[in-house]
Amino acid sequence: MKAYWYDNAEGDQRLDHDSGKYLPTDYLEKLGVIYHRCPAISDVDTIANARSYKNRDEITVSPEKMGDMYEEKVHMFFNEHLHEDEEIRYILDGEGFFDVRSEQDQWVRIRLEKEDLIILPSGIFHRFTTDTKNYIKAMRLFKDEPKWTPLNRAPDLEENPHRKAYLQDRSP
Ligand code: KMT
Ligand code: NI
Repeated sequence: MKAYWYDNAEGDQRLDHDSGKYLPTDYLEKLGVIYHRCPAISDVDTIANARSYKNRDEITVSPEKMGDMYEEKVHMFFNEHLHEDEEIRYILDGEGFFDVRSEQDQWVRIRLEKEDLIILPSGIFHRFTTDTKNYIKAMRLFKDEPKWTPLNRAPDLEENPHRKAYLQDRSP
């Protein structure tokens, strides 16, 4: 895992967009983002059990697996959105980027690789992309049914109770 300010340069979303300004895990925690290195699946089980997560599945995002749908999917994942539940991802193979909004609404890029686990709180604006290797395999964990309806960023979302709760939790 590596976290840094996104450089906001034009160009492919899959490039590193690394500004060279790195951020510590502590900073991610201020945004409500939790990171764990999980070398063993038992580490994932411990986290899942503690949070009462009962289900999981696996997704591979790659042209091999998704064929013609790949480009469309990758652009869809990159639309800025939030969810009304937390989003837990455990990387099984490959690499990818989750971008999350800072408290000042700047993009923070989080590069994840094999054995990285991330928990995005409900109500945080974020997006996802593969990198230029175009391959990531991830476990998605969920409490009950998979329901991460993405709510795309729009002004009226500031009134969403999950968005309001997220901002409330962040204020001193
Ligand atoms: C998401 O929530 O954007 C995804 O599931 C993307 C693939 S998981 C790394
Ligand atoms: Ni999401």
